[in-house]
Amino acid sequence: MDPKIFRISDEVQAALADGRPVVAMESTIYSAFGLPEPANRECLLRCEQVIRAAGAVPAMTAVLDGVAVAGVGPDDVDRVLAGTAKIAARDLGHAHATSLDVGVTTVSASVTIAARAGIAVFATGGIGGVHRGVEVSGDVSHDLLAIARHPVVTVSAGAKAFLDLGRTLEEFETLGVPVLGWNTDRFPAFYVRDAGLQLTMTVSSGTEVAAVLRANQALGHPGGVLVANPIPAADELDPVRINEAISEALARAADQGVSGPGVTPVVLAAIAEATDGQSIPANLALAENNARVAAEIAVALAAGREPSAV
Ligand code: PSU
Ligand code: MN
Repeated sequence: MDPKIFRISDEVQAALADGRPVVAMESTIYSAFGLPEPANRECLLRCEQVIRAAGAVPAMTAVLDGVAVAGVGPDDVDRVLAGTAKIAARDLGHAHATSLDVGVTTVSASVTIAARAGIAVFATGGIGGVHRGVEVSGDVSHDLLAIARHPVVTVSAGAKAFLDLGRTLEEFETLGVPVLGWNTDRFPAFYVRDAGLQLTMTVSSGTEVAAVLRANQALGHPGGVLVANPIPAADELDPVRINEAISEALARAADQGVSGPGVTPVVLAAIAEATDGQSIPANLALAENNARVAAEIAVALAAGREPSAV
C-alpha cells in the first residue's frame, strides 16, 4: 500500500503481526466537533487507558498530511484534537489528493480505515443514523452503510440521541447489520439506557460476539456488526430532562439554518448547555465504557485466532 495514502503506526502494526488484540477509535468525538476542551483530551486518555488495561492496543484513526492513519502517535495527538475538518469515508480520497493537513475521522471513515488495516473491532461514542425529519432533509449518516459494508465490530452506546432511532434500527435491518444488545434487549439512546425500542439479539461476553462474527463470516454474511452498549446506570441522565434539551437543541440548529455534517456539533453543544454541562461527563463515561467492551471483544477474537480454531 502506498504510504502516502495509508499508514499503520509501528505499535499497531507490530500488534497486528503478532495477532494481538487491537481496538480502532474514531477521532471526531475527541475534536471540537464532539467534545469541548479539556474534556476531549480526558476522554481520549481514559479510552486509551481502558483499552490498554484490558491487554489491547488502541489505534485512533485520522488523516495527517493527506495520509489515512491507523494509530496516532503521541507527537500527533495535539494536532488531531485541534482538527477542524470532519472526514467521512467518501472524503478520504480527496483529503489525500489535496494533502489535507489534519482530518478527524467519523465512524464511516474509521471503520473503512480499520477494515483496511485488518482491525476487527472499533469503539465510538454514538454512531450517526437516520435524522429526525429525514422525509424532508434526506439526512442519513453514511455510518450505517459503512458499518454494513466492512467486517468490523462497532461498539456504540446506541446512536446519537437526537436521531430518529426507530428508523435507524429499521435501516440496520434493511442493511443486514446485526444489532447486538450488550447485556440488554433494549436499544440505548446515548445518554440514556433505553430508547424504548426492542432489540432481537442480546450478547453478554466478548466470546459470544466473536462467535457471532465467525459464524456470519463462515455463512457468507461478512459485513459489520453493531454492539449496542448502554451507558453505565450511574452515569445515565434523566430521560425527561435530556428529551427537553434535545428539542431545544434541534430548534436552535434549525434556527441557525445548519444542515448535513454541521448539525451534530451544533446540537451536541446545545445539549451540553441545556443540561448545565451534565451531558459532558455522561459522554466521557459512555465512551470509556464502549472502549472497555470493545477491548474485551478484541481480546476474545484474538484468543479465537489460536491454531486450534483453524
Ligand atoms: N456522536 C457524538 N459525537 C460525535 C459524533 C457522534 O456524540 O462527534 C460523530 C461521529 O464521528 C459520527 C458522526 O460518525 O458524528 C456522524 O456525523 P453525521 O451525522 O454528519 O454523519
Ligand atoms: Mn449526515
